[in-house]
Amino acid sequence: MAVERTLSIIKPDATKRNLTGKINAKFEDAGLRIVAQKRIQLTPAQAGEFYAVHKERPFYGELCEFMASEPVVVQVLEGEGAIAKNREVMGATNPADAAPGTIRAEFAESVGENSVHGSDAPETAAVEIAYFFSGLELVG
Ligand code: FUP
Repeated sequence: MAVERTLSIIKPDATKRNLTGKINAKFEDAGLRIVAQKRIQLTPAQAGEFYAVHKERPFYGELCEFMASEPVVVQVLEGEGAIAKNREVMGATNPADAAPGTIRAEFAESVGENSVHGSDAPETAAVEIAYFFSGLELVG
């Protein structure tokens, strides 16, 4: 399997509850390497641009507001099959459906406030990584 990079975000509900280290331990225990990471405060407009694909969905406004409500930790995870592996570690979007031991099963508060984001495909991973990081910030 190829070594991939994926964009991960530790969302406001998790940074607010001081869960960054516990979530990072889940990634590292699964063999994912955190090759870039920073804590930033998004504006609603920046969150809106990031989630533009959901523009027409009824939850879009709430989602943008939530993502700008507290700092987030944006990070690049690297490893064999990192995109799928990260989504496995994250668990299902709705924490009620997330498998035991996954980040969302253990930490998420609701389908909207679900602790983490992870890219869903190589194309989106490349676009999402470039949205937050320059090439110089990626040290594998
Ligand atoms: P995921 O890839 O698991 O993050 O899920 P989606 O891309 O489908 O959704 C992106 C974000 O939109 C979720 F993390 C939370 C929000 N969302 C809602 O608030 N309500 C929904 O019904 C679905 C998604």
